[in-house]
Amino acid sequence: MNQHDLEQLREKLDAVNLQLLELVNLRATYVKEIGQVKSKQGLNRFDPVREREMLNHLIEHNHGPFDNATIEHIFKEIFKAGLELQEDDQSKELLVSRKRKPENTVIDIKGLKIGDGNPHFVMGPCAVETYEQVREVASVIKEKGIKLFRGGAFKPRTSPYDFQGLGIEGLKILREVADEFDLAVISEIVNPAHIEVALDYVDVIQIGARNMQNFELLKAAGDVDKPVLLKRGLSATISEFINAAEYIISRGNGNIILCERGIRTYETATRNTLDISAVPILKQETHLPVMVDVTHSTGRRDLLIPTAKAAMAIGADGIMAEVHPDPAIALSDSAQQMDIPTFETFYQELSKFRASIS
Ligand SMILES: [Mn+2]
Repeated sequence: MNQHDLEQLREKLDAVNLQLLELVNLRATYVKEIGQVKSKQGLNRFDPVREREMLNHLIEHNHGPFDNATIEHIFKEIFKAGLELQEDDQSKELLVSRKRKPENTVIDIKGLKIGDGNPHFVMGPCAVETYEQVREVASVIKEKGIKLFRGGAFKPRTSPYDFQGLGIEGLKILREVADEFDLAVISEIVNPAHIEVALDYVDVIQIGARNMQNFELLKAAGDVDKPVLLKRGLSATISEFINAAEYIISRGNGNIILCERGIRTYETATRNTLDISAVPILKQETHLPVMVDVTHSTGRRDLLIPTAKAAMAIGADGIMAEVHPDPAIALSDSAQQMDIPTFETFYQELSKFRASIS
């Protein structure tokens, strides 16, 4: 074979490559059309029986030189790419997706605009214990000009023998104190049946980490006209987190605040590992405001200031932390709640930091 023959063969190969390219893309357009028909009929996009039929059909007509296993492998990749193409389309369609709505969602909570580009604070005790305890924290929060007041009335705890919260009674205390100081109440609801009752007492419904995939609760929160703060699950991927938010918005309630609160990893130096990069990812992927809970992600009082600074620097729309008049006797999270002097320092440091980066 001389140089001329080789060049001719290469030209033929280039031509076949282009033919294959055209055919692969032609196949993709048919796959997309089939996907559209299927989604109209409510059918599953992946059909393993059909895929097996296609592979068998190919093998029947295979005359080599490739063996059947190689043909199966090559076509399996082509099928997979087609399926991924459909999945891309699906995520484009998510209501929480920025592809669907490019502009930021800004949520108005008693005049405070969450998602307006400024970091806001959500402060308050881990759990509502007594009227006096709640009132004491609320008065300090108010003094600082903070509007968002958190407190747990329903406490989903790891152990059934730990303090479970005061329930509806706790919500009543929160409302009474919040009205006195003109604050907005954020409190966790754990039972879909309590959503309606909670509307009278809370300004923001919190869905906690342990309930991030409680789909009936997500749907119930999606059915009402009240902002929802959704925390990331302990072991939830970002995609699972986004899909949990989609459950809420798909029912009509688009006022959702996402909250990164640390994920479970092998690290034991902190209670959870704060996944700080989740903040910009969530802000790129969705149009929703994103907050960071520094108390539960670290479980350490000495890390609250540095992690809150990191959250602000990376673009979080809010910082959540817990404050208790006497953390040593707190009925929950006593190791990481701030006492009032510590909170004063925390707030001062972060206000300075906020001014320095804005
Ligand atoms: Mn707590």
